[in-house]
Amino acid sequence: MTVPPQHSGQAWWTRAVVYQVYPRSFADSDGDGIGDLGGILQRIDHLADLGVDVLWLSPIYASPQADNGYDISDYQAIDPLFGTLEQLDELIGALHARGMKLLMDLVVNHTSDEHPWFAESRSSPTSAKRDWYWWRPPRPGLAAGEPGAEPTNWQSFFSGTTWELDDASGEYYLHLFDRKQPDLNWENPEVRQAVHAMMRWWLDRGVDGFRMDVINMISKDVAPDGHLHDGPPIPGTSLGDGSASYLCGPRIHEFLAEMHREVFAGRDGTFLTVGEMPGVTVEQARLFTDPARAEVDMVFQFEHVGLDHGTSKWDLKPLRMRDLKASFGRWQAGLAETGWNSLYWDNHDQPRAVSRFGDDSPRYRRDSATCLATLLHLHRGTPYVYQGEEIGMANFPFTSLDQFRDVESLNHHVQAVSAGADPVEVLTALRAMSRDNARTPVQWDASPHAGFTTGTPWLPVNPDSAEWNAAAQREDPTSVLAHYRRLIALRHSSDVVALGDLTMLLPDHDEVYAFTRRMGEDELLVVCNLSRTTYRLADLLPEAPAAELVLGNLPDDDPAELRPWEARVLRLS
Ligand code: TEU
Repeated sequence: MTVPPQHSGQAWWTRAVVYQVYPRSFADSDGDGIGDLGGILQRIDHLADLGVDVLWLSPIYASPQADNGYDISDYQAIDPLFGTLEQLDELIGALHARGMKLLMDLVVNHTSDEHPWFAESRSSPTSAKRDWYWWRPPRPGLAAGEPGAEPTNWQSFFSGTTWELDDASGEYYLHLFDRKQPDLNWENPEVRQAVHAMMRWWLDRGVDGFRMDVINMISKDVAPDGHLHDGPPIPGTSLGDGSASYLCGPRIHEFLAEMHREVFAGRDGTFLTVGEMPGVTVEQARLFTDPARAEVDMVFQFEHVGLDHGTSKWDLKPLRMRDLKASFGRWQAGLAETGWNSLYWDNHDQPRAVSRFGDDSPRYRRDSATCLATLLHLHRGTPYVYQGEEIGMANFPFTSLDQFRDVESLNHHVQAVSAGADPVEVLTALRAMSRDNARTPVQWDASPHAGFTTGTPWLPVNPDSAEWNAAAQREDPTSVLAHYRRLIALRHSSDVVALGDLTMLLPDHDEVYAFTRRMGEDELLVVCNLSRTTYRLADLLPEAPAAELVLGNLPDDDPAELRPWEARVLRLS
């Protein structure tokens, strides 16, 4: 019997850094304009050179691509767009040979509507798989298709209602995301067993774990009679917020513990599980990541990437530094004794951090990218680097609607404009917040299409690629890339960076983010200037000017001065 470690500090991933590949936009080996496994295999030394420990691969499974692969029609096949199962095996081998691990994306809150499970479920109300999904009749008193006849008032993450009417049966099916992403019914034990079997099949192939897509949504709050509950109305719409019925629902801990037992328990090897959990609180996260409970190793939480949202992600407001400190501070404290944090700025759903929280003007782009990186990587937790972040990739200068591809952006535009919003304002919000900002091709070199493809890229390459690319940074010790390399190496070599306690300083300061990390006698002071203002360091932190510099993002200069976007890691003892 394996005894679970009682403290997360013993686990291998406390020193690890994960790199996320969004395959469609990473590297294209066959000239069709879409990145693929062949492209990843060609670029694998980029990851080894960076020093990352794990590659998280966004979905490469068979898919109609309604949500770029987060709509899966066969969990055990590779989409021909991306390559073959043999290439995936080759990738596992190539990563393992370099001491890296492979984390697969696990998207099991929903399937594609083109998955054979759903086709069978839809075929008839008496189908053996009918109950694998959430089928419900129209609201009592209303006919199928009538406005308001949807079984609940929930709003979809991708705009509009969460219910799609199936004309053949006159019943609706639930989709929290796109209508092509029907939600699986985890109440049904056959669904859970099928998912567990599929996960075991991937582990048997050699993968090292899973990033679990919206995994805190798999348990829905369903009444004994099968009724689902309306949520509070969302002002300005006819819909409601159903999240109380599906975020961390009543059986979520049971389902995750069962998954762990059925899939991982007793298996030889070192694995990693990370649950993507929109809306998760720190108290819930502590339960999810308590090693003694054996659910998941860490979660992705969304609090810090919601701090610049108003009433929705499209309603922008500036990030207030004190909010960021309060949020990160609570997560650090909340998971200090039990559980573990994951740390990220960027992923395939978020606009680029250097444009969003940094300063992507030519003067400060490099400095703010490295400052933000230092801030994040010096926290306690496992850092995630999203492709292109390590070279300071920025948002795309979108100028018109036809440049967007993302289903969330396109649906939002249709819905907002039809509800009377000014199209110019909608475009402004899309430019800042669209997920397509993260999805433009990785900029490898200064050649046409940035070395991403010899064909026509599925999303345009950012026009800044001649200047901002990996080749230009590889040998440059002052580059963003070199700075990421140093941060990753520091985590690997330093106990206090990996495991030390964190104390937040200057909680109310609007521009300077500072904290200490301490482990035994070893104490680091981290100070990051997230502004264009120059500060006298001694005015803020009297002990700082005399401390030894461990790592900084600007050339050594006057130790008493904290320059715009400067970040310093100092040793106090
Ligand atoms: O995203 C979950 C999620 O709730 C959000 O991040 C969402 O993508 C959106 O940005 C809300 O505004 C996960 C995946 O990461 C995302 O790519 C998928 O589209 C989604 O689940 C559905 O599978």
